[in-house]
Order: sequence, then C-alpha cells, then structure tokens
Amino acid sequence: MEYKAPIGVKIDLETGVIPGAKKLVRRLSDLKGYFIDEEAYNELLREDPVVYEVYAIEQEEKDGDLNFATTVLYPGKVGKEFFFTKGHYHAKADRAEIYYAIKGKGGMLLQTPEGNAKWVPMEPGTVVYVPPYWAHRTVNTGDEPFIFLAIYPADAGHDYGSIKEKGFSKLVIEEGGEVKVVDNPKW
Ligand code: M6P
Ligand code: ZN
Repeated sequence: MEYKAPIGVKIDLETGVIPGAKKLVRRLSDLKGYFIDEEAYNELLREDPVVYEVYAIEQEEKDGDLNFATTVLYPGKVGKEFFFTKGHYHAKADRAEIYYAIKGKGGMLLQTPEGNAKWVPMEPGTVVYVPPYWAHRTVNTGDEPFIFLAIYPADAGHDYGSIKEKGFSKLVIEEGGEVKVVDNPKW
C-alpha cells in the first residue's frame, strides 16, 4: 500500500493565502451575466476589478478524499448587489461541504434545485454546513475582504450551469445602508 503524505500548512489569517496552494483569480469579466444590473456591470467592467481569489489544495477526484481552499472575496457592489462568488451545485450533487469564516463580514446564499433559498450570515468563527444537493454562493456584505476556508469532498466537482443561467432566487443588496435579501425579479 502506498500512503499519501500528510499535509500541515498555515493559512495567513490576514490575507487568506495558503502557502503552496493553487491560486485562481476571478475578475468581474469572468462573471458576465451574473449580476442583475447590466448597466452598472458594464460601467465597472472598465476597471475589471478582481472579485475573488481562491487558494486551493486539491487531490485527485476520488471518493473519500478531501480538498480545502480559502477564498478572498473583495468588497464591492455592482449597482445595489454585493460582490459574490459564482456559486455552484456539486457535480456529484449529494456531496456536502463545510465553510469556516476567518475574516470580514458576509454570508452564504444556499438554494435547493427547486429554488428554495436560505441566507446564512457569516462572521469570523462562523461554521456553515452545506448539506448535500444545495447550491452555495458566498457574498461580501462588508467593506474589507471576506475570507473563509472551505473543505469539500475531492470528488464533489463544480456544476455552474444552472446558476450561470438563472442565478439564485434571492439577491443580496444594500438599500438605505442596510443589507437586504430580496426576491430576484428575473427568477
Ligand atoms: C470555495 C469552495 C471552492 C469554490 C470557491 C469559489 O472555496 O467552495 O470549491 O471553487 O469557494 O466559489 P465558486 O467556485 O462558486 O466560484
Ligand atoms: Zn462547493
């Protein structure tokens, strides 16, 4: 039997960086069609800001193994809508996931395939359990980077299709200086 080597790495709790991890950068231009306010999207696209970065330590897509990743989700808005991650179901839809908030303020929008949405606020120390079958997207509702750790089965995979087409049934917006979770008019 060949055994894999254990890994111990220290997450930089200020920046979210995991040494040796694979880095993925998502800019606003990678999120075309995701935000409700197209005019505001096109306006901000001139700057094409980085919306989030992911630092992932991933294994082969095998049953029983685990991946982990930090995400650094920058503060910002497109119109009234706060910056968010794309959001996905798992390709193996019954795979669950755990998130642990490290820094900043935000939350997770979850949704069943029927469009039943739930908003879970997150602050440093919050653990979120993403049950099997729920799509999940994180949202930065603060004014500093929102940083969190995610731990997920190595064979979970990402299914972006239906979220890219239809989005979530709820939007997370700022109105009158308050964070509001409202119905998505395009849903
Ligand atoms: C977390 C995990 C990753 C995911 C990342 C960004 O770190 O859930 O699997 O890739 O967030 O989210 P998304 O893939 O939806 O853009
Ligand atoms: Zn996931």
